[in-house]
Amino acid sequence: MSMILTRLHDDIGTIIMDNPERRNALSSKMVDEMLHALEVLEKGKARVIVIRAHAGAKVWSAGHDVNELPIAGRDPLAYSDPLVTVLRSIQASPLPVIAMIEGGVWGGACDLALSCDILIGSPTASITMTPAKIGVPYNASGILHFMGIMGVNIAKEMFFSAQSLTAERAEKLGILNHVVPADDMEKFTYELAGNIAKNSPLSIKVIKEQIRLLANAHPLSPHTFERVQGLRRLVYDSNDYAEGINAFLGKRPAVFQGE
Ligand code: YZS
Repeated sequence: MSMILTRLHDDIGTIIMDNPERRNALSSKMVDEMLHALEVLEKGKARVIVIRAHAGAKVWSAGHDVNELPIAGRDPLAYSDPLVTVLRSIQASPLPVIAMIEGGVWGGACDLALSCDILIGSPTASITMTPAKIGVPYNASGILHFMGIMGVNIAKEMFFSAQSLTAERAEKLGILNHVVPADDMEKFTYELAGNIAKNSPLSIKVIKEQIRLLANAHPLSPHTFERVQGLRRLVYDSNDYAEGINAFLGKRPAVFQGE
């Protein structure tokens, strides 16, 4: 059964996450289907892509499929992880990608939404960063991505507290481009997409790539890189990492010991 539906209408491609039973958790199967949908739309007539959940979703996406998080001792968000792969594909897509968000965005799905170029939320949209809740160290590219978009203080608050950011606050912070009443969101999103589709695709592609390259221009010494990797290994080798995942799967609050 497909977890991703793909549409193309008036040069606008739509990728719909359609696995409500699992709250659109980004399993490797869903990510593979999303990557395929991106490729088909990029090779076809699409000039813009909208990524959304099914209409009326309470949860846009519950983030990384926790069942697929590796056991302790292995990097939970390695370069080749399906979630990390789709983030890179969206960021590197030559097409502008709009995230149309209804409902909660959790964990790695926040990075998915923020990897899109424009974020439009309904008042029910919320953003919750969960690594500290499950004992995950997150990864350098993701943390840098959050710092660049929301600034260090807000990124720290989101990562440390794992509290939800409301649509209203996310718009004030410039994380959401627009907050639009749910009934108007579809019309608003596709009108914006239509306006973008009328502009030069080559110019947009080149400007998007320039912004990505300039935003990612952070020289990292080998020492700094190795220090970051060592810090992350401290976490994913820890008992807390295993406890976080087991607590989620066991539907009980995690009890972290800090080791
Ligand atoms: O019990 P069943 O079998 O019906 O399955 C339940 C949930 O276990 C499942 N589900 C998930 N399965 C795998 N991975 C997930 N992320 C995930 N989320 C949900 O879907 C079925 C329905 O879930 P319920 O909890 O009953 O639904 P509901 O009461 O509506 O609550 C929805 C939320 C999204 C609030 C709830 O499911 C939830 O808190 N999910 C976990 C959100 C989360 O912590 N995601 C972060 C995953 N980690 C990452 O993305 C990164 C690794 S990190 O942590 O670093 O950011």
